Order: sequence, then C-alpha cells, then structure tokens
Amino acid sequence: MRSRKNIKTLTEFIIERQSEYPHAKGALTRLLNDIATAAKIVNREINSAGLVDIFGYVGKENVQGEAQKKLDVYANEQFIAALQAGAECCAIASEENEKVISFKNEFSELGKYVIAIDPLDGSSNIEANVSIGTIFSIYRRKSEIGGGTLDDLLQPGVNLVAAGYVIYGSSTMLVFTTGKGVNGFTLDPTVGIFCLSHPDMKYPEVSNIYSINEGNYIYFPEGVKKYIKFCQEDDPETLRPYTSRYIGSLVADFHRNLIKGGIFIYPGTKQHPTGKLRLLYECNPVAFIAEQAGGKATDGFNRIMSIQPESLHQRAPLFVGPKKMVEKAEELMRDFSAF
Ligand code: P6P
Repeated sequence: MRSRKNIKTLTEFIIERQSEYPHAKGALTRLLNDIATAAKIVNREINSAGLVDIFGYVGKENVQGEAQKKLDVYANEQFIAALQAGAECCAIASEENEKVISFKNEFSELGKYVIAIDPLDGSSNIEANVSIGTIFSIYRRKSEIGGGTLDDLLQPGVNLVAAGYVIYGSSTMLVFTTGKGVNGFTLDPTVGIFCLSHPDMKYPEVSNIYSINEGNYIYFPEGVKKYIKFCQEDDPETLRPYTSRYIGSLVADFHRNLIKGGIFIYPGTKQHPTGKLRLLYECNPVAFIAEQAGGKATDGFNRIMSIQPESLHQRAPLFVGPKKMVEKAEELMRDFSAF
C-alpha cells in the first residue's frame, strides 16, 4: 500500500520551488501543468493505440516530408489545445506545423512564454510498440504584446527557461529542468497524477553505452568512425568494448543513457551535414537536460545551446551524454573531421 506521506506530486514540487523563479509569479507552474495535462491525454490514446484504429497514416505529410501518423496529429492537437487554453503561452513552434502557431486571443496574447515542441517523437515506432516521447522547450517571449512571433522562437538554448520530455514507455514519465537540476516524475495511472520518482537526476559516474545508428557508418565523418572503433576496442580498464544500444526513438535512447550512463550520437553525414535532429525541439531540450545532469551536448565541435537558430526546423548534429564520453568524441572529430 503506497503511503501518501512519501509521495510528492508534480504540482506540489513546482509550487514548492516557485520561489526560485519569482518573476514567473506562478505562470511557469501553470504552463508545466498544462503540458502535463496534455501528456496524460496523449498517454491514454497511446496506451489504447493497439485497440482502436489509431495506427496508420492520415494521408498527409508534415513539414519534414514525413508521413503523418494519426497519433502524431492527435498529439499535436492536444498540446496546442492545452497550451492555448492555459493562456500562459503566446505561440508554439511544432514539428508538425511549418510556421509558428501564434495565439491571438485576448488571454494568450498576455502569455509570457513561447514553446517549441515535438509532440510525438519517434512515432515511426508506434506500431512496433516501442517507447516514444514528447519533447519541449520553453522560452520567455521577446516581443512585448500580441501573439508570439517567429523571432520569439528563434532563440539559442542558453535562453531556455525550462525544457523536458515525456516518455511513453513501460511507465509514463515527465522529466524536466528549469535550470536548477533535473527531476523525473512517474505517472500513477490509477489517479492520473505525476509523482516525483527520480529526484535530482545525474549521469552515472561510470558510463559504457554508446548509441548511434551504425547502419549509416559508411556515410559518417572520419572522426565518428574513429570514435565507434574506440568504443569497440578491448580495454577492460576503461570498460571497453562499450555496450551498443540504439532504439531509434530519441527520447527512449536519451532517457536510457541518462539513467544508465551513455553517449547518444546523431552526426551529420556527407549527404546531410547537419544530421537529422531538429535544433529547437529535439537537440536543445535534451542538451539543457544533459548539461543540468552533469553531461555535455555539442554538434561535435560547438555547444548545442549556443547555436543561434536561423529557422524553425533547422537541424543540428548531436553528441550528447556524460562529459568524458562527449569530449573523447569531440577530440576525434577535431583530429579527423573530414568525411
Ligand atoms: P534513424 C525518430 O524518427 C527520430 O527523429 C528520433 O526520435 C530518433 O533518434 C531518430 O529519428 C532515428 O533516426 O535515422 O536512426 O532512424
């Protein structure tokens, strides 16, 4: 029997820490709760996806030219609706929408924040019942009045107020940071409440997992090829050969590596020098979390959170994980950066 006394809910946690962001006057608390509400609704649909016809494609493509799955569209609609109703956010950039969604109603126009979101990342794995996720970044708006603008969204990661992800897996978790550490909350489905389950998350001191899609090996830069071979060398003292783990769902790969200790790499290739992952709503949020958990996130050369975005859906190569592992990969990228 769970005793109530040792459970801290998400709401209790963020209200408790509200004093840490006095400027927010509760708005950030309400915004994070709006995200949690939408996540619970999406979670319910994902868990019943196998039962109803919510698989399959809607016959449209998103801005990336990726076929949109019904759950992608559903998740996007839920997060947009929850954030618009909550009126703390004046604009959204979503992976599923080409342009900024600017909220122009009288309440949302007073919202102090803008959000970049991938409502359902890894959705190509849905029918395989693989864990998928929602990834979000929260910035304070730069504009003074009216609906949020593109300029409000094109901010570097160093300006982030908060960032996080929801992983819809064997359990549903919300993991986020507001710049004062990383905390994980597990959804208790019996009461529909996120409860603090992973306080103050940090990368483990000992890490020996590397995650990369080695199917693309021949297209990788020389430095990445050298790093993969480094991971595979026989050197028990440094725990090598490392263990290779790759799910193909960023939230699932990143979360496992945060818990167990490992590096995730999605590098650029000759054909796609900026890689596949999007800066605003995939790279920056996981970079913020990684840094707050004692790790590091770069594009192989530069800090991800320092990159000034030029467009909503721009991509960036991503090397993220424990500091030492990322720095070793960077060293080889410097020494062998040619393709
Ligand atoms: P690949 C999912 O489509 C995604 O955007 C990320 O979640 C994941 O890390 C990556 O693509 C996987 O890409 O090319 O290895 O299938």
